[in-house]
Amino acid sequence: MKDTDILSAYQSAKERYAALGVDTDLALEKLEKISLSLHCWQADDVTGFEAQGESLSGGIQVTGNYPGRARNVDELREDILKASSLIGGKHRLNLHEIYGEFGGKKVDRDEVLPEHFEGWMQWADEHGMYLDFNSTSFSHPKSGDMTLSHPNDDIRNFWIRHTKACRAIAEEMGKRQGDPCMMNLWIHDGSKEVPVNRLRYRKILEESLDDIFSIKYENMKDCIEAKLFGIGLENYTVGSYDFYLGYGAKKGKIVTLDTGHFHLTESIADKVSSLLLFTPEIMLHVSRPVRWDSDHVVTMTDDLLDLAREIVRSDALERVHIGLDYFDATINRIGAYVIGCRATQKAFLQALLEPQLLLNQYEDSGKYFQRLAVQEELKSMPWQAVWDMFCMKMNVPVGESYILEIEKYEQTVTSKRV
Ligand code: RNT
Ligand code: ZN
Repeated sequence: MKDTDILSAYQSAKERYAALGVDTDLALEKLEKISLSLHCWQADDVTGFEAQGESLSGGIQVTGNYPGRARNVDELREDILKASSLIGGKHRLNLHEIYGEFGGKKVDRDEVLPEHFEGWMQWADEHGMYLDFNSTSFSHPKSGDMTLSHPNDDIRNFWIRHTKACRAIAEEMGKRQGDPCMMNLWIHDGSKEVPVNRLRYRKILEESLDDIFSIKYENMKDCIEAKLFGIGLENYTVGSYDFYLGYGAKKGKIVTLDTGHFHLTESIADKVSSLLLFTPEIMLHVSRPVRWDSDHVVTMTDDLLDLAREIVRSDALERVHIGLDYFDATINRIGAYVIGCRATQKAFLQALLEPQLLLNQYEDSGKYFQRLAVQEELKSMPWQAVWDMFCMKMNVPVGESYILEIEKYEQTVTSKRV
């Protein structure tokens, strides 16, 4: 597309939106400020760099075997930079503990230190990227079915030490980058059949968390992520949504909403306003559940649009952190990042282009036909002309032209990884 065509399409879109009282220039400015936290694990199928490298466990699964997976830290960094170059704006990188640089040595999970992430911190600084972090309960000989809720002291204490070590790393990252590091805590603890004593494990988990969080930090923020079920752990999840919602509300922790971790007819968008009243902030793991938490690449679905609108309508962009979480190994992995990030941005752009004043006026005066009519018309408003303008301004490929870039990268880089 020619620049002049993009500009003239934008100009007429701008006028159409202005008629509804929407400032498209302002929407573009706001979109530019939305940072997504890119999950590092899409690049290598959640493998990580531990010397002992166990296979993926913890009730999560990657399907597919598309060639070109990142096999080491350099390849992973190269892929992240390639993906970022095709996504407008400044974004963050979300690391898991198993992505530390351990120098080929066995560093057990409870021995991990900030120095194992020194390379990442320097790299992120060079590229103007902020880091987020995650403890890793899965893919380890001590993972089993239970970690922080394990009744056995040795196993539980091992994972408590691990999680504490991770918080210290997140603190260091946050301090160095001058922006809080969001540290996500997700554990897979659960069981295949219903335990006779459901309460017991939840009590243990509460105690473990209290112990872990007893150390106060300034530069990191704790997020706790619930789940519906894991593969092989279908009947009981210790850290269910009720559990973490209760814990977060009572103890002022941030609840992570992974959009793939709920019953399929549940609305994640509808949770936002309640959480904002009772918990400090919200962390999102944007995913796309297909029949279960199957971690499909995020696309611009109605659910995602609804979620983005809800956040914008609640004026909560400052309080909601947007991370992505999926792992698809059936297609080009860099393409998977780019599709998911751009889809998320498109959803937020459309939310930012809503005529909030007008819609609220209609609502306040009981003009529900008018409210519905405008919402319906918005679906066919020229938001994509505004999106093209965003990409042009951000100097990233407009429209589908990023496909070619990814094909080139595949030919010259990822296809050579054999
Ligand atoms: C798993 C959770 C969790 C993981 C990552 C790898 O169901 O969604 O966030 O996907 O930590
Ligand atoms: Zn998640």
